[in-house]
Amino acid sequence: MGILSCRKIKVRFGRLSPPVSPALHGYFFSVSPKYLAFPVKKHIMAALCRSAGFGACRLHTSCRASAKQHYKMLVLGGGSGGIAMGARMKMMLGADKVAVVEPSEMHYYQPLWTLAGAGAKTIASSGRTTSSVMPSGVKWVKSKVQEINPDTNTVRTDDGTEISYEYLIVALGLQLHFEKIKGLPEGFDHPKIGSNYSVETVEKTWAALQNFKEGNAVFSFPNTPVKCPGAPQKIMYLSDAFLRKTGKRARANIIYNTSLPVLFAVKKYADALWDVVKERDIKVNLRQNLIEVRADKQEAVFENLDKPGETTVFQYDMLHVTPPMGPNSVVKGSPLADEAGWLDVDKENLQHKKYPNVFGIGDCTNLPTPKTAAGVAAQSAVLHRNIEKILKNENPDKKYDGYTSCPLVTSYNTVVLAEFDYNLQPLETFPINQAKERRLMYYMKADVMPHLYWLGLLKGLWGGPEPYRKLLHLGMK
Ligand code: FAD
Ligand code: UQ1
Repeated sequence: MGILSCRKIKVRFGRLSPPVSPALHGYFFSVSPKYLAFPVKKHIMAALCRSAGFGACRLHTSCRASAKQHYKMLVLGGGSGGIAMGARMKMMLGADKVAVVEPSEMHYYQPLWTLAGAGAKTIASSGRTTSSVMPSGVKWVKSKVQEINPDTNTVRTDDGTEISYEYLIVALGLQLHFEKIKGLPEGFDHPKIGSNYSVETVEKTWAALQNFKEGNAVFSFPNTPVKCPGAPQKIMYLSDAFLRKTGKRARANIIYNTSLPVLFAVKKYADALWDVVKERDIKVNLRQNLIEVRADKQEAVFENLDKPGETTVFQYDMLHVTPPMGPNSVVKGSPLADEAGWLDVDKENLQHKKYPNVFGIGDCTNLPTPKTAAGVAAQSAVLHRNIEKILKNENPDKKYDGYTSCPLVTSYNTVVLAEFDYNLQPLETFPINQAKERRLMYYMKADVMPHLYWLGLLKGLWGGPEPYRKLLHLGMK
């Protein structure tokens, strides 16, 4: 243990075994008020942290918390659900009780990628640094979780650190599997192909759309659960609108090949979308699953899921791929997984079915509702309330109804705002028919939702529209 003296500021440092965080290179670092001869401004301390190489460190949280390997509340994953729950748990428990394990330097608002792929927003505007969205008072453990051991209440990170917890919230998202399609991901090195599902390939969608000359524009939907199941067709409607705007639509066949037996799971919105595809002369082929991309020849191979072995080759001038998706591999490899590998939680209270001190939120779970950020918002409010109860030794009483939402962008200025529950019944916020294409809803998707996300959901202040729905429907059936 040594004391580093910097004029009047003395900083203690020492070596911990095992190291607590890769950001600290094996050292813990603490500034005790007793060593401060005068009140030090936060920015001076932050500069000190930085000069010591602790770039991501925010003084009042990360530095001090880094020495700890135990948290009352440990959150795995710093995406939509992880940051929202980090903020809510900090509100509930106070500073230094909560940590979020997240390896990525950047946090993305993924719903904007639909618009970025069609040139209506930039990819840069969808991202902020993880350090800027990490709630203050919450420790950011900048590592990858490698193993979850709920029998010992510990997780292990990729640098070998073991972190123990009292309560665990799993928010690890899902995994994309481009590699399950023959010819991908290397096919993305060729032009004419893109995907709004990954930050690296969104701009390729926009390039393919701009470079479209004539022929088939093909859009796929895989044979797995996906996040935001509306997104694979949103980019198709935007592409249709772009080709009309640029006078190329007459030379284009727009083709939507989906593995599903329906265009959308909720009949009310499916009916509206069938009207849109008919009106725009879009060809929809159901039960068609993309299995191979021959990017050098601009060919996409689809299998007919109802006739095993039957395949069709589509020549394309633009191809948008929605990749197969699956459970997070760390969840899948842990005792927390169900048979398919998803986090096995109670669909009403979001508590793990076997480990009562473990909870789940978002895309990593087996909640039987489409995986969306809107769903995450509603789940965050339920989880907040239920964890509060459990900490008081009371029964978790708030029930998640499966609320999820999908703003189905049908052009550069219209949206059908689908909102529904576990029973696939519409659960609409506004007392108007949301199955109608509306400009107001486009404005909400493009300009209001991002603020609601960054300033509401991620700050733990937005738990979905339920209270507003009730208010707006007052006096109505
Ligand atoms: P994520 O936000 O994906 O976060 C998971 C986090 O876990 C990530 O930060 C990841 O780095 C981290 N992680 C993974 N593995 C590890 C590990 N081993 N250790 C530590 N951390 C790890 N939703 C809507 O509501 N409306 C929309 O219009 C909409 N449109 C979309 C359009 C597109 C193109 C896409 C891709 C998504 C869209 N979504 C939409 C879905 C929405 O973005 C997700 O459902 C939401 O982000 C899920 O939040 P999550 O926290 O579960 O997962
Ligand atoms: C929502 O709450 C949400 O999470 C922040 C989204 O994700 C971006 C959405 O797309 C939607 C539609 C909602 C629901 C909000 C309202 C006001 C209907």
